[in-house]
Order: sequence, then structure tokens, then C-alpha cells
Amino acid sequence: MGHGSDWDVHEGCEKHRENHNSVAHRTKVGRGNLLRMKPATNLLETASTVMTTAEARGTWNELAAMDLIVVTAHRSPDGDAVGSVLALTHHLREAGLNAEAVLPDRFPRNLNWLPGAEIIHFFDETPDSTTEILERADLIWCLDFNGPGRTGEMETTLVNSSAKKWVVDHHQFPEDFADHLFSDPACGSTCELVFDLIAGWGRLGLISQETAVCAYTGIMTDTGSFRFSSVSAHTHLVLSYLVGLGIDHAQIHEQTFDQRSLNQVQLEGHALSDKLHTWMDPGVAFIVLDLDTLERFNYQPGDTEGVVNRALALEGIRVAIFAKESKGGIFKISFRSVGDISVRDIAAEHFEGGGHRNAAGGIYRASSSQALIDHVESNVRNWFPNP
Ligand SMILES: [Mn+2]
Repeated sequence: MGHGSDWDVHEGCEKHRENHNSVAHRTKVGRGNLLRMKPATNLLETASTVMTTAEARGTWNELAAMDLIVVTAHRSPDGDAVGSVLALTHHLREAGLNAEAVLPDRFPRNLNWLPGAEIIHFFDETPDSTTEILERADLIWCLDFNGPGRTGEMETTLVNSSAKKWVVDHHQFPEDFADHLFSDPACGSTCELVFDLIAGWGRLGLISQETAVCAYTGIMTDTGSFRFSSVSAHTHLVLSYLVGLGIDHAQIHEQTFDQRSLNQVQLEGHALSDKLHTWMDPGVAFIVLDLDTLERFNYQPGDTEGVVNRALALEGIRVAIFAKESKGGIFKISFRSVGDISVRDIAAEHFEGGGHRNAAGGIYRASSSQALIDHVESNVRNWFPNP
């Protein structure tokens, strides 16, 4: 999906467990059982079975022979992408391995506080030195993405590197580009899978504060603060383990969500009060922000994160669409839906995009925001006839 295209599915989307066949994940973890359990044992028993196979566990032994290990994730990285890259990089470095963290481009500034954020190489900012690292690597851990096209401008360098590619991911339909593929679309976050990988390696007791904070942050952001249906009893066991290490979870939430700029808060207010269109009959909400508006509020990357979910939270709204002009005439669009309503098909058929049933992305070319509003107005009842 989305190979080389110009759209992003925002992470933190709802994923679903119904296709998951793991017996471990169906374990009933009652309060009485919890009190009797040995936590470490139970964490392994309930971990994603993808991450505890002999193949997954065996990867640890291969690492020692490697001179340079790179850990990377998708472009427009979110909390799960940055969190998983830093969590794994910290853990490998603490084991004495030579590991470098690489991202295609910068993450939203509300994640600047993450421990180790300063060690990350950004491909778009330092292309020459980052290319050299990717070319010299023996192994590239590819976290939180299902195809090389999701790394944007970094794709060619990634694909051409002779390094082994080992994938840990939870997006549907992974492409065939990995030497090892550890994919579990039923899991709510890549950070949870990285935690399970470390557990499978038998290294739970060696998880540092830095690794714990990064892993907690990624699980938090990709599950909508632990509310989506992808959250399992195991997710909470992982969180319990991380909190048990003494991390300041309240501060993690505060630093991530409650340090917004005045411009950001006022842009969101403007979007919701002056730019919101609703069709209560099919239950669709639509917001579009043009370049002039973004400029007026001194827009920074990540500033409109969450606006689409505010629209979806409206009573009676089952589908929310958020469009943002990215360069003249090209609008990036995020879709959210609830329940059985699929926005993935609409994004794929009409907006050069794709994604998941309840969270998708695409692009649309229009001469003005009014032209896009007219387009949605005349099609919305066909796209969502009976939500
Ligand atoms: Mn993710």
C-alpha cells in the first residue's frame, strides 16, 4: 500500500484483534490469576507469538558479529516510530553493540523530550552522512512500516544497502522486502512488539529507564492512550512492567500532550469553529485548512495532529475527514471512522491512498479549498450511503 505515494496514515489508529489466532492472547487474565502470577513468566506467555518464535529469539545471537546496526522507521515518524527506534537502539547500545538510530525526517516537536532524541540521524537533514551509515550497516532494523516506500526519500538508499533488513511491524499486508519479517497486525503498537522481542531474548531484566520510557510513549500514542480495541490484557501487563521500573508515566503524558503552543491550540479552535462542515444525515464531519490559514497560525509539523479525532468525537459523527493543503493545489487528507465503516476503500478508490478500516490517508488535487469542499459535498452521500 502507498508505495512511493504522498500520503500518510497517521498512526495511533485503531487496529483489531479478531484475526488473531494466538492462544496466548485469548488467555483470560482475571484479578485472582494476576495476584498469583509470576509477572516475568506471564509476560512471555502472553507476548505476541510472532515475537517469541525460535526465529525471533535467534536474532539475538546474530547481533554479536555485526559491526554496525541501524534502527529505522517510517517517514513523518509518530510516537510509536520514534519510541520503538529509540527503545531498541538504547537496548542494543546498553548491550555493548554499535547501533545508530536513523529516521527519514523529523518527528513532531512534542516528542523532543524523549531520552536519546538527540542521537537520531535525519536522512533529509544530513543525507550524505546518513547515507554512509545506511551503506556501511550490516543490519537495518525496519520498525513500524510494512514497505520501503513508507520511508519516502530514503527508500532508494534503504533498498540499495547491502545490509540485512529485519522488520518488526504491526501494519497490514507487509511487502516482501525483509530477511526476517516479524509482523503482527493484531498488536496495537510496534513498541509492544519490541518489548516482546526483548522478552523473548530473555533480557527483560536488562530494560533500562530510557528504553522503558520510549516504549511506554510509543504504546501510549499508538493506542490513543490505551483506549483502542487493539489494547489487550498483555498490553497492560507490559505497561505494568514498565511502570514497575519506576518511570514517571504522568510526566510522559504531560510532556507529550500538554505542552502545546498557543498557535497550535488556536489553530485547532479555528478549525473546529470556522472550518468544520457536517452532514448529520450520513454522520460525516469535514475540515479543510488551506496554506493561508496554516501560515496565519505559524503552522509547525504535527500541529494539527488530533484535529480529525476531535471532529470524530462529535455526537452523531461516524466519519471524520481532515484535509490540509501541503503545497499549492495538493491536499493531504486523513480519514477516521468508527465501527464497521471502512474509510480505507474510499481513500484507495478516490484519494490515491489507503490504510486501515478505521484510519486511512490520501491526497487530493484541487485548485482551492472551496473546490475540495464542493467535491466532498457532492460525493459524501455516495461514499457513505448508510453509515
Ligand atoms: Mn505504529
